Amino acid sequence: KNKVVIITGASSGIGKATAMKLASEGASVVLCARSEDELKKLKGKIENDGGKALVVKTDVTKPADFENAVSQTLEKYGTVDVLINNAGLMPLSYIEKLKTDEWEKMVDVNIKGVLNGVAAVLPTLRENKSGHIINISSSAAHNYFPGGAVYCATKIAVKMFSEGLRKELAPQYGINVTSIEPGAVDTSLFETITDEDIKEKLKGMKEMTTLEAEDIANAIFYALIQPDRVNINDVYIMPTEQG
Ligand code: NJP
Repeated sequence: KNKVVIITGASSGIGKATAMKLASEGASVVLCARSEDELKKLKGKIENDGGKALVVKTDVTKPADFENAVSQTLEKYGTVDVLINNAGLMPLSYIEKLKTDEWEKMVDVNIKGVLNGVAAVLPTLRENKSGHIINISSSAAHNYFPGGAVYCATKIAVKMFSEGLRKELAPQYGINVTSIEPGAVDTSLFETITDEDIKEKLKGMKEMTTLEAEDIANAIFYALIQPDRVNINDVYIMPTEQG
């Protein structure tokens, strides 16, 4: 309740569902992504339901955008309590195709985006001697899947960075850290795939009942509502049918 929460990738999928869930529970949510129109629509929806939201157009690959998001948050709400590093891309392909531009994008958004977020909020959380950083990793940090070598590598980086953050920040500053590791979730993430072979391979998955973005929002909420003494390190959550 009454927490100030910055959420990246809030324009769709898991980020959007999380913003709606946390706003409905009384948090002030700061909606960050590149698609400003989508964020404005979401802000309208949240406010119609009696919630509080701020839109800050943010490209997570740009440290200056993140710094701007934090300073606008401080101006409007006076503090930052929670950062949810959720923005991500998954343009899967086999390594031998050498889609190096897509590899670079995944590293920039999925890894550097998380680091930029932490760098921007840490001075405030450290001063407060409290806070919570939630990073959206993936079941891809546990299992390789076809065409996923680079994506899996970015997500295991996020999981391990979360562990390092927790070890360094939790005891010293009271800042909790959680890595969320979902299996397949029904969002537009799969639309970032350009590779025809992979698209063909994934057709079978369409028959499977996946997780909903709201399921992940609930997992995030669970991690956030624990007493300060409790750190939920990882939430590894799979669709029943994924195996
Ligand atoms: O995907 P989608 P999800 N700067 O495509 C934003 C992980 N995950 O909700 O900038 C700022 O609906 C983009 O916004 P925009 C996944 O790896 C998912 O599924 O406006 N934002 C959009 O809001 C990712 O880390 C599954 O285009 C940037 C958002 O990212 C997280 O869940 C399974 C950006 C993507 O929303 C959310 O993805 C799993 C940038 N440069 C982990 N680039 C799954 N869906 O199955 C992109 O294990 N965004």
